[in-house]
Amino acid sequence: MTPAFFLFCFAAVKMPKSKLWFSGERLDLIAPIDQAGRVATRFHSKRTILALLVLIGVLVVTSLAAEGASKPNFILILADDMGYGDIGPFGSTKNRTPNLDRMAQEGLRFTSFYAAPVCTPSRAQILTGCYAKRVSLPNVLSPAAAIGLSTNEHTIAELLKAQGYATMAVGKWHVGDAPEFLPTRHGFDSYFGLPYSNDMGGPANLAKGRRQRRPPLPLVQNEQVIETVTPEGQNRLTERYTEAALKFVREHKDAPFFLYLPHTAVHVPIHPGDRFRGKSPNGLYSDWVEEVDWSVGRVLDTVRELGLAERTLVIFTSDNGPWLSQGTNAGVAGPLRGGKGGTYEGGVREPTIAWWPSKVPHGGAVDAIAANFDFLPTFVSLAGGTLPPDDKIDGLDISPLLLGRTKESPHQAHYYFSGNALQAVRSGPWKLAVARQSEGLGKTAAAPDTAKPFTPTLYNLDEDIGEKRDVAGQHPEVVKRLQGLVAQMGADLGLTATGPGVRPPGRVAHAVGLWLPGQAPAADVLAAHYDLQSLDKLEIGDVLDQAEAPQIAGKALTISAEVSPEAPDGVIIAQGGSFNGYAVHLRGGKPAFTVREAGDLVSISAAKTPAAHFRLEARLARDGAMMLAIDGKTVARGKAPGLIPGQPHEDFCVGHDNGRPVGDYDGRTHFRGAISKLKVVAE
Ligand SMILES: [Ca+2]
Repeated sequence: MTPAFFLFCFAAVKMPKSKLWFSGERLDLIAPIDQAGRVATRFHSKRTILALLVLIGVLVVTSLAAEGASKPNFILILADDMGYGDIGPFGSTKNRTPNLDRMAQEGLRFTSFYAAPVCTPSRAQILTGCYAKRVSLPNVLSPAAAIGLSTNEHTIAELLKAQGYATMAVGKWHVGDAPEFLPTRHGFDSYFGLPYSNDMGGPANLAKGRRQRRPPLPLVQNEQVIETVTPEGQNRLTERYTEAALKFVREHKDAPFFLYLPHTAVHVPIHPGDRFRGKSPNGLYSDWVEEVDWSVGRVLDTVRELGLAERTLVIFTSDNGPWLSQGTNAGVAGPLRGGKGGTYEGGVREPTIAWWPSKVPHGGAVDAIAANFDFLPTFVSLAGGTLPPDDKIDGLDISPLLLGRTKESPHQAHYYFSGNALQAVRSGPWKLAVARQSEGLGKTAAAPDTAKPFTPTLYNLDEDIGEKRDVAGQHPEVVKRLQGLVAQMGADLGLTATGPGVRPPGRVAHAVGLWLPGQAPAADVLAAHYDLQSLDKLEIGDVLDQAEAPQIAGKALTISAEVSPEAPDGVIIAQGGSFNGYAVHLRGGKPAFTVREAGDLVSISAAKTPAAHFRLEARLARDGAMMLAIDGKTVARGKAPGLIPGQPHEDFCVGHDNGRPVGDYDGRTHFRGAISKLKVVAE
């Protein structure tokens, strides 16, 4: 209970005829003031004593409500795949974003605010306050994932709930779709939305040869699938999310609340609502950005209408950079290099705005390093809570930055992970890349010269925000200092493999996925999935999609098969595409093993053509060492940069390689001959 509240009650009983004025939601009492400037506090009658007794009763009853009112509300709005240059406050002249423009005028822009390069790790960071690698969610999860957000982690919702907050998640979740991974098991009172990306729905009719166990796109209420979302249905998602969010805000206007609103927009496929489709001059993507802006406006208007503006912190940000390879369905990173899926700034630096009219400075920008894992400690601090002492987190309380008390980042360094691979570090203006980086998911960069070893590359982001000029040669002392920071992180989370600071993910033995009641697949389909080592049931031409394929991200691989070729060229097995993956294939009759990591290609090949029937084994070891053996005898060795950093989005194919091929071969022509005893061990 506040002194102002005490004065209010006192004045109300002692001076019933005095006028009381309120400003917004604050108890700004204007009470009679004596000539010395003190609030009149004399009391001496029986009536006053009685009034005080009543007052004490009132205070006891209302103290809980008063304490609740002193805690700020939090609304965290997340766009999906929106680029740094996609909204007006960050320089877009293409997309009309009047509500975000106003939000920035009334709030603070964060211009060096970091997320992870893709959806799942970014959301894991927001929810746990940790680098995604620390909580073992460094890669995008597929539907029916066997891993997800561990219930051992303390989530932002759980910690705020402990502070008396009402909590709701509305929108895209994507840190696991088994029941134990859903929002309602992680501190959210309720949930409404898609459990993962809007391009991850399985088809209703299966193509021949596919063994599909991916559910059609599910819309989930708490823990139940309530609808299968059709493409037309996707058009209404932004509107429905907004309605659900506003309903929650209205229903909890008197209690402190935390609303997490991660939009499905503007991730492909692009589905603006009917009121926005075709209305912007710049196409569907722009239409959808404008609908997100509308939604932000509705949230802010509602907060104002309910008189909550003075005690509500609203944040807008995105989960990763624009998916550049999607052409006109992609956003832009403005002045930044690269996009989604990469660790250049364009992949991970997000357009971020904080709004809280009475607390956050108006109209300015802060360029200090901050990250989405800072929300957890910051919100908990602003809510008056403390962090649990048990598990280490990476986020820091950035409320001094938010409240305009400093322009200095609390972070000595920020680390850039792609999957499990630590690729770069930033400290102040300096960014050191310690591994080859991708320009983005599906982006074909200039073929790297893999024969040439990578040398650390230094950028001064203050002078070169587009990461064009390597200044490592001019600043060896900076390179050395940043290499020291990399070594520190290497000792904690590991450089490519997992270090001692990595905690296990949540796991389920039999992931089924989210289906409408009664529509889950039959047991034999599931059994085929779980018995991943019996891939030998597959035939040439068969395909497993990414959910069914061996989960290979960050794992050592052993691939084996018996082969009887009838033609000199052909793919034996391929998993992945032009970004991540591996393939075992024949080139001119000679077996070859190819690994693709973040775009880089390494291929090793036998020197001789083997016998008509042979047993082949290919291995990718933890340190990236590659080995190819024929009939038990090693015939080729090589070195990849490390383990395959992310689970490939593309299919696992036997006897061909559909879509974008992993290697430089013709993947469409089916293998001629026989392939048997196929086995992939990922560990
Ligand atoms: Ca995303």
